[in-house]
Amino acid sequence: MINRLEELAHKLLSYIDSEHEIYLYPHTSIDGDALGSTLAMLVALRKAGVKARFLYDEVIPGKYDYMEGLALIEPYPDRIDSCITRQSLALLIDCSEPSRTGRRQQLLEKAPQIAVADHHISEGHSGYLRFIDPGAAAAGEIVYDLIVLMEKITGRDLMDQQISVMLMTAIISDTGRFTFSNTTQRTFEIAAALMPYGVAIRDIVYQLFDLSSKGRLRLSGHVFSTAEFYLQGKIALALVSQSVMDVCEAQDSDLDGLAAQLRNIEGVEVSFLLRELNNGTIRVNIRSGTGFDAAKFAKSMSGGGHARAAGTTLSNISIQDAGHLMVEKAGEWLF
Ligand SMILES: [Mn+2]
Repeated sequence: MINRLEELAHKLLSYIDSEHEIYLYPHTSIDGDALGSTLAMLVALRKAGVKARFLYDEVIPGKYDYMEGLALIEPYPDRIDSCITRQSLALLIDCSEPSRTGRRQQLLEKAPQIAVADHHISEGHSGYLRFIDPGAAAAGEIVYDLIVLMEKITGRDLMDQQISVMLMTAIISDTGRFTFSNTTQRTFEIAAALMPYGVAIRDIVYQLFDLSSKGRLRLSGHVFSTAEFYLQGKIALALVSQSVMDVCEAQDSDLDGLAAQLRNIEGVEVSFLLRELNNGTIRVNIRSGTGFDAAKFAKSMSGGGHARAAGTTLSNISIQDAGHLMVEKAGEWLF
């Protein structure tokens, strides 16, 4: 009996020494898992003798610069005619919806066949060769298994130091350095198998999690010193106006994680981090504990997300009024 993953591995390897090309598609707003998994797949396929390509059309955040192989990523071209002709298979990695690929969707949907290697639960499209394992902590775990299968099928060594760093990046990113509830025994087994190739865990974690900036430090100082608490400390609220962003010389990415830190304060059930955007709208980041469904709350305000992390956007309202509105609405939900 051949399973789905083996079927996918055989499919990918059927292009060895062929003129046909496989195009890899991670999701937009690329993260460590999507980037690490896709690069690892790209390098392993090329080592196996398959023509694989990774076209991308957004700036890759600088914190990933330590990964060798970034130079293999090609800019998504304005004219895609020649790519359409050469693309025999499209492989979605860390996503399964064509709409998650942004502008690249145009090229993706021209592929004669579409395959998926993902760990998010989804509805699915008929005709796709899909391998989806929601039990995998990262797409990187699936790509690891694929590469091991490809080694078995071809009888060649494909795994190396470079690929191990990419896969470890994927796993460390999506498990919050092995601390999120998605971390399993299998996660550690794969991480253990990657270590002998020479993976500097400390360097990866430093780049992904610890490396900070003056802007982020100043912004954290502002958020933590001005946060307000309501309903006996069950609701935390922080407002970040554009002028604060300017004074702190902070970037949007400097806000990452601050809402979660507010939520982690003892007694807080839901935290709101409001950011005033240049176009006059207010972006609301919501983080919650188990007693508050942030996804449902956000949905009631035309937003969306997960149960513990969600968000929405408000327009035609001042940041102060938006803050009051959140506190009032959340108060109704908590009682
Ligand atoms: Mn992922």
